Amino acid sequence: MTHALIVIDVQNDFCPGGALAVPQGDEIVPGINTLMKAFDHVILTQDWHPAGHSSFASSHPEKSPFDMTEMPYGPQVLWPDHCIQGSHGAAFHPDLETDRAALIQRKGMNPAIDSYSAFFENDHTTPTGLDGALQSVGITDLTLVGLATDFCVAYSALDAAKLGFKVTVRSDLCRAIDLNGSLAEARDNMAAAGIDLS
Ligand code: VGL
Ligand code: ZN
Repeated sequence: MTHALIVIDVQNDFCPGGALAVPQGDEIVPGINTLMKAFDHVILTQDWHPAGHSSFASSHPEKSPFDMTEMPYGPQVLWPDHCIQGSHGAAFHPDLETDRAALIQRKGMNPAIDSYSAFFENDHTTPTGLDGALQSVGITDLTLVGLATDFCVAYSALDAAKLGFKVTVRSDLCRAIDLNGSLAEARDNMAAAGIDLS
């Protein structure tokens, strides 16, 4: 058993003051830094969109942030502009310990497809390459922490479970957006997939 820690999207735009702030998103940083010390293998993910990304409400006339739209791959929430490549908002929270990370997995770079999961874009078929990177070093178990519980953490956890990893989500080291019941739905889906929500 080789166990890796994946720290999802602990970036300025998802913390208070950011473009898509998750309430209390910054509270989890000290606990994540402590938890990292217990893992030999640490991976960070970074939401990393080109300007004008199709998941931004600003790219759709007549739409507002948090409206829904229909993409070729299914329904999609439209977000405020966030995590634009190279911006301050896309940078990791300044207190997040990044030195021990073996790999930074960026996602959301394809202008036409959003990517909540660290493993697949939102079409559920285009891989990011993270699965292969983990398998090739013998990782079998994953612990996930970060932002946001009900979007990028949940999508990553569900894909990881589908790919055959044994998955734990440390809910105390995650914070949620909670849009129209999305947190309860995400927790139900993760529990049903056999994910340990400790
Ligand atoms: C996320 C919405 C849009 C996340 C990323 O990290 O949970 N949510 N992009
Ligand atoms: Zn995003």
